[in-house]
This record gives sequence, C-alpha cells and structure tokens, in this order.
Amino acid sequence: MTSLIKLLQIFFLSISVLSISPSTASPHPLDPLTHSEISSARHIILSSPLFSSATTFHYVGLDEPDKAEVLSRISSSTSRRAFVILRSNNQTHQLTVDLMGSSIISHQIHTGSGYPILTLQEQGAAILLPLSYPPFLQSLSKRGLDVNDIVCSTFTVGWFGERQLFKRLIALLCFVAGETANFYARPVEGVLIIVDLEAMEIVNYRDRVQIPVPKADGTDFRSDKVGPFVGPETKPGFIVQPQGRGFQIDGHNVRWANWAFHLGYDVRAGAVISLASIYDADMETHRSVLYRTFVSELFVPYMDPAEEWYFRTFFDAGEYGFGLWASQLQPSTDCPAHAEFMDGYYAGRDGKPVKMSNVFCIFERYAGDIAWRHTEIGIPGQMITEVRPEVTLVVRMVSTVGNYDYVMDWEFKTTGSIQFRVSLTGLMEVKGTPYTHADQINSDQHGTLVAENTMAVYHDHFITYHIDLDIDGTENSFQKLKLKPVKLSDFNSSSPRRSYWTVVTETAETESDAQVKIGADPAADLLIVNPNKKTKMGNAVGYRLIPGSATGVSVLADNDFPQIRASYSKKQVWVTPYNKSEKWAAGLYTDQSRGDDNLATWSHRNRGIKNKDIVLWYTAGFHHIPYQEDFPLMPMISGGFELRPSNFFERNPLINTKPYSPQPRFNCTFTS
Ligand SMILES: *[C@@H]1O[C@H](CO)[C@@H](O)[C@H](O)[C@H]1NC(C)=O
Ligand SMILES: *[C@@H]1O[C@H](CO)[C@@H](O)[C@H](O)[C@H]1NC(C)=O
Ligand SMILES: *[C@@H]1O[C@H](CO)[C@@H](O)[C@H](O)[C@H]1NC(C)=O
Ligand SMILES: *[C@@H]1O[C@H](CO)[C@@H](O)[C@H](O)[C@H]1NC(C)=O
Ligand SMILES: [Cu+2]
Repeated sequence: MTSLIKLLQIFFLSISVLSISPSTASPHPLDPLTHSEISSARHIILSSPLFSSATTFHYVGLDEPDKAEVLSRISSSTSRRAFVILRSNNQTHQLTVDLMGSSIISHQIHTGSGYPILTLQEQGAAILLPLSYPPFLQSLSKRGLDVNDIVCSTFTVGWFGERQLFKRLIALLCFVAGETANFYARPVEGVLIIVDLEAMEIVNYRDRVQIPVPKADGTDFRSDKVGPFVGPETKPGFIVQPQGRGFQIDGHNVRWANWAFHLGYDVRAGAVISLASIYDADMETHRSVLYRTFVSELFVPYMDPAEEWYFRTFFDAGEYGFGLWASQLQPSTDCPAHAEFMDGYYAGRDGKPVKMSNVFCIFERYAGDIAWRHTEIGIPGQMITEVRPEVTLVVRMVSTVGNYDYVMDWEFKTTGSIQFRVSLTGLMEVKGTPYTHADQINSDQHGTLVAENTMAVYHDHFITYHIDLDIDGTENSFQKLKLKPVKLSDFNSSSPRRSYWTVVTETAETESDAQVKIGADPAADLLIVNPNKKTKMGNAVGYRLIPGSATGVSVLADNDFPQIRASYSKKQVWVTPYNKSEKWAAGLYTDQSRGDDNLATWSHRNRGIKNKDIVLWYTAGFHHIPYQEDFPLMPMISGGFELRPSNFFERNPLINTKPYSPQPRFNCTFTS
C-alpha cells in the first residue's frame, strides 16, 4: 500500500513538475545549446540512415530563431533548433535540426568552395604523423635533433588560385621543444609537411633548406625557468566590495546598474552578447541598443613569401574556431578575484558535448577613474566640486589560437557606452634564419631579428566585429556627420573670422555609401541612428562609433589570394541589411575559401540600408612590426573601439547619480 501511494505521489509530482517546467525552465530563445541539446542533435543526426557513425561534427550551434520571434518571445518554448555542419563520405553537409520535434528540418550538401572549422581531434591526430614518418626522421638526424624533443603544429593552407575543388589539407610545421615551453621560438625551418585530413596521411614532404635551430636559452616564459626575479616588483592589490557585487546573473542573462544583456558561447565566435538594453531613468524604461554582437573573424596574414611561409594567412574564427580555442580563465589572475564565471559547451568531433569551464568572466571594474567631474571657482566665495567615479562591468574571454593569446573585453559603462577591446599577447611566430646580427640582413627583410637565428615575422591582425545595433527599435540608418570647412571673406561676413567648420549630415542610402576607410575621408562622426525616434529637442536618437587606436587596414594587393579571401579588410566600416545568413565576414566555409562569400561580396549587392534593420561591421587592425620586447613573450598591446550614445539620452544620464561617500583607506591583513 505504502509503496503504491509513494508511486502515485511520485507520478503526480512528476506530472505537476512536467506541466510547469516549460514555462519556468524554458530557455531564452538565444541561449546557446545546452549539454543535452548537443547530445540530442547528435542523436537525431546519427539516427538518420544518411549518416554513419564515421560522421564528424565541425560545427554545432544554435540556429537562432528569426529576430521578430525573439523580440516577441513567442518562440521561447516552441522552437529550439540546432545548426550543424558535418563531414560524411568526404562531403560537407549543412543541417538544421529541430530539437523538440527530433527531426532534421533542412539538409544540404555544400558543393561550393571552402571547408568547415577544423576539429581539435583531427589536428591532434595530424601533428603526430611526422613523428613516425621516415623522411622526417631523416631530416631530424641530419640536423642532429631528437624526435622526442619535437612538437608539430597545424597551419591552414589557404587558397592560392587553384581552380579545381581541392582536398581538405593542412600544413604541419615542426619545432624543437626540449628544454623550453616556447617551442614556437625554435622552428625546424625549411621542412614543410602537408597532410590530407580525410585520409589522415602525409601527402607532401619537403626538406628544402637547413637553417640553424635557435637555441633554447632565453626563450622560456615559465616562472621557474626565467631565472632570478630581477624584474620590477609591484604589490598585489584587489577590489573590496563591502556591499557585495553589483550585478546578477540569471542563466545567461546579466543585469548590472542600468544595463541588461544576454551572454552566450559559440564555438566559432566565442562570446555572443545579445539584447543589450539600457535603463533610461528619465523615460523609466529599458531601451534597446544591441541585438547581437560577436567577433566574426580574425584575419592574420604573415608577410613572408617563402615556401614555408607564404600560406600563413590565418582566419582564426572560420578555420580554427575562436571559441573552440578559448582558455579556461584562472580566477584572480586572468580575471580579478571578485569575478564571476560562466561555462560553455561545444560538440566534439564525435558530436558529443564538451564542457568549457570558466570560458567567460564577468566583473565590475573600479580603477580609480572618473566618470565626470567639475570644479567651479567662478562664483565669488564658493568652491564647488562634484565628482562621480567610473565603475564599469567587464565581460572577458581569452582565446589562445596556437601561439597568440587574444584577450577580448566588452566593457559596459553607466553612461551607455560600450568599449570593445582586443588585447594581444603570447608568443611570436618566428622564422629560423642564419643571421645573428641585424647588420648581416640583406635587403629582402620579412621581420625583426629578436634573438640569434630568430626572425619575428611581420604580420597583421584584423579583428572583425559583427554589431547588430537596434537603437530603440530595429529600423535604423547609418549617418556620417562630416566636418565641412567654410571660408569667409569681407563680401559676405561682418565677422573678423576668415573660416570655421560646420557639419553636413549624410545618411547612407545603400551599402556602398557605408563602406568607410577611416582617415581617408574628411573627418566625420559615424552614427547609427533611429530616424523614427527623436529626443524632445528633435534630434534623431543614436549611437556613435568611435574608432580606437587600432585602425590599420590591409595594404596587400587586391589580387593577392589572401586579400581576395579577406577583401573586406581594406575598410574598417561596412553596413549591411540584417540577414540571418550573413554572420561570418570571411564566409561560412572559411578554410580554403575563395572570397566568393564574404562581407565585401555581400556589400557589393548594394542593398538599401536606410531606415532598415542594419548591421554594422567594424574591423580593428594592427600592423605588427615585432620589436625585441615582444620576445620571448609579448606584453599585451590593446586596441578597439567604443559605441557611445549620441543624442540617445535627453541629457547626461549620470547627472543625477548619487555621489559615493568617502571610502575608508583599507588596511587589512590576510588571515587565510
Ligand atoms: C575520402 O578522401 C580520401 C582522400 O582525400 C580517401 O583516402 C578516402 O578513401 C575517401 N573516403 C571516402 C569514404 O570516400
Ligand atoms: C563668401 O564669399 C566667398 C567669396 O564670394 C564665397 O566663396 C563663399 O562661399 C561665401 N561663403 C558663404 C558662407 O556664403
Ligand atoms: C541573405 O544572405 C544569403 C547569403 O549571403 C543570400 O544568399 C541571400 O540572398 C540574402 N538574402 C537577402 C534578402 O539579401
Ligand atoms: C595598518 O594599520 C595599522 C594599525 O592602524 C598600522 O600600524 C600599520 O602601519 C598600517 N599599515 C599600513 C601598510 O599602512
Ligand atoms: Cu602580432
């Protein structure tokens, strides 16, 4: 009897749990796929007679619902779909899977050029091949190197005008680790290995020249290997928040001060920030700023045409997966001690979910900076000073794609600004050279001699952001507020001035009007405005793009193959009409792509962008001439841009912010 009652209780309990779960536990429509959703996508696909267990998964992510559905939230419990790219029988398949209906709702075979993101597992298998490949072992013994000290690494091969559809190939280059962790500093220069990833075998091997391997001395970066700590010493510090942290995380939703946004992980893009809105205290409402933003691509071409170097023109998101290579963030070093962390999931080569722990951190930054201030001594007998401190919220991700580390920060400010910052650190990609002094270098120079036999090769980093701004609604326009110098003469002016400047506003009609090379045009403020919403003063509400310090554009020839693939990298700014399929600046299939599907080719359709749902694309660019301080490990260098409200609020949104009372000077002693 008891057990029957128990069973009935459990039965009714589970019914009631089931009946409430769709409303309470239903995911946000933009939540990334969960562990169990990735599993079920795999299960649905492998249950289909079309796919064998030999199928390999290269991308599994959320197939975002249409924007209208997300904005009205009607889809939240009815549709969860996965977008999947897989390889089966040497073909690339693209599928949409309905996770709730357990069915494949679209399936097509990709017949054009380009291949999907490489899996970690196939790269892991490829780098072991040379270690038992007799010609490579011969090359090593010729150089007096021990195979046990050798580490190989994968380098995408790009596309150099081949007309036939090609094979899925990868180049391998090998290095001497031995006593150093900085194996990138010790290339086995002159040896190039090409692997067919489908056959998983070496299909081409070249040992072209013999160059001395740079010595291990002075290359290491590990604290126990760098020698005595004679470098500058600073005292550790930390932030004290006596009233606790100022933000809440609920699932993927983050709320802090006047901001609310959604943060999710994607294996290709890394962090995806969605539905960012800001509370307007005067209007007593949250107002939308951003629909979705993420890093779309990172193009990193090296500048050495030699046989072992010319193809090194990487697309870190489309070829390697910027999110796939994300680092697990270390509390209190990668992020301050008071940070909170968020995890992510991706599908491994076998389609099974893999957890990425601590892939993002979120923390408040207070570094003693000022948000606004004024001292007024103009009123006789009075001295007025008002100051508001600047406290911001940072979302951080670090991706280490091989030798380089990219620290990506999105910093939200209470003023309504968002600062996008990319910081580069890590190890240089160096070329082995016979030179031991800069005076020996002949004219054809491709890098900086940073140590004996060690040339750090010139290269660029172009980081392209997809920024779907929805300023107070989806229909927006792109404007250039151009400075126009005006000259005056005695004929038409009673002023002693002979010149001034005024502003001429140009609203972009089509995509070509919105391709901007910063610095080439006359000075202009670049704005995304909502022409349908005006402030009380009658100005169109908007946000301004403020380029930061990294404004380099590619200077490669237009007919150079890597440039054809990244033809968008000659201008920093593009604006396209919103299109769910146009997310990846270098095309959906980037590995060995041919430039027929990229941001520039989309933009050349020259579609209308005025008072439409539009997407802003911004490329931060670094021309990297290495210097000796970048060796053995490069200190961080940062660049980026800011999005700043411009006639969005009626006034300074911080004018009626309560000042802080003076804080005590903490002097505490650790007890643990
Ligand atoms: C796929 O292609 C490779 C060569 O690239 C070949 O060795 C292999 O047999 C092919 N597999 C199938 C299933 O056709
Ligand atoms: C003033 O007169 C000069 C000479 O006639 C002319 O070039 C200029 O455009 C005029 N400026 C304005 C603001 O009318
Ligand atoms: C959306 O993007 C895809 C891929 O570029 C393209 O094929 C399609 O025509 C675009 N749709 C519109 C309406 O521009
Ligand atoms: C901390 O406070 C104690 C007690 O007031 C004082 O003796 C000590 O010198 C202070 N230490 C520092 C580093 O200011
Ligand atoms: Cu660099």
